[in-house]
Amino acid sequence: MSYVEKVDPEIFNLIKEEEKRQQKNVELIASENFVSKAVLEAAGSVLTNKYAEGYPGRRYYGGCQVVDKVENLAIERARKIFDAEYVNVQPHSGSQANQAVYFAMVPPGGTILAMDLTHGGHLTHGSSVNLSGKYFNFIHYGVNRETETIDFDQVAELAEKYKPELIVAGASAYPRIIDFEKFRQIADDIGAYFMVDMAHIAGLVAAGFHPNPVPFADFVTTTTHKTLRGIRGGMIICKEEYGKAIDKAIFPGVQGGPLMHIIAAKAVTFKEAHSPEFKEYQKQVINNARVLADELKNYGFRLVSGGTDNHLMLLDLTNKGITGKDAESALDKVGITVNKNTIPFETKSPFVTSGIRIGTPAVTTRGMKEEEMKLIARYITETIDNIDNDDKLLEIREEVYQLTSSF
Ligand code: DSN
Repeated sequence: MSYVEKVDPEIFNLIKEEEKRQQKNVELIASENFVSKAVLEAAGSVLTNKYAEGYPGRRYYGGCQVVDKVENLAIERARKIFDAEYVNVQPHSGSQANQAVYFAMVPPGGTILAMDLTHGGHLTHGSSVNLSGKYFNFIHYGVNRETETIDFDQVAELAEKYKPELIVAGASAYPRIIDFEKFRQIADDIGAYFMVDMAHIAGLVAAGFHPNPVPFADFVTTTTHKTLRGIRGGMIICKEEYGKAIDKAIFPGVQGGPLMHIIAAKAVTFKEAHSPEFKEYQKQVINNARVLADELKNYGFRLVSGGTDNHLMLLDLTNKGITGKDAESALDKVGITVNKNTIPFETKSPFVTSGIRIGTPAVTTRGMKEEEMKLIARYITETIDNIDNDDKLLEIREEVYQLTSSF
């Protein structure tokens, strides 16, 4: 980074500071990961200099011969991984990918059925503070109070009652396998489109450790930077027949020029995801999550739905007598990064919350395995049990730094 250092030492120093933080801390935010140097290089390439509004072979700018090949490669690789008919790799984010599907398929004010944010859904699935919730009439389903898994009876009832144009499955804090076939059936019963937001589980899907939504859904949206371990960005997969409408919704609908350097980095991401090493990695992500969940349960934590099938778990801290906010900040003090999270049937505000969300994608990328998960479970427990004991927290922090220094 010699040029940044010379031109802008302030930013150089901040990048170095963040790099150090990332190396020292145990990163347990379920939506974060570490990209490869190859992905970083593609994202930092001269492709950022090129305007390419439009799509390969039909651009609004000259000189797009090379970037056309880049975008086509990204599309072809994504199609192979997910067994997809049609792919748009231009969304700058998952949020814009979701927005484009709504924009393409549902008239303003139209009805969409999606998962409630406090039950594990996402802001862009119709939260009242998000554009989705302001422009469309979202109805929300949630989880069953007993099992804390998706309440399909409620999904079917709400679908029958409100006759939504679109049903959305997918979540940002749901630790269980999602049955896409059941959703498809409900959508077919009322003649609705079916969309899956697989942002959190895309890497597991790519490696075959979560059922692929592509055969069941009309539209599948995702980010490329969570379990998929690629550059920060979005993507839409759809049936061939909706391809034109989706392309138009992204450009000129909700975006301008595509970020060609990011699309190149997405292509590298997809190449990496199509490898035996990636499959091994995803298997370890799941194994690590299971061990961490089991250990935390043994230490007396209550896990929403009783455990995990995927890369994340949701801890309900009610029995520990502390809030998600306080747990997040205590864990931050010892170098363990998590995020506070609402739990189903939450009674506290989203700034306070009763829970924390924990995921294993990032620590697994660092090479940590079952033994390290046992240590991390102990550190989390000791931190929560000693939340007001600064000396003890310092001791734990030293142990955390010791651990990360070997990975
Ligand atoms: N904000 C992401 C997450 O943390 O799950 C979802 O977009």
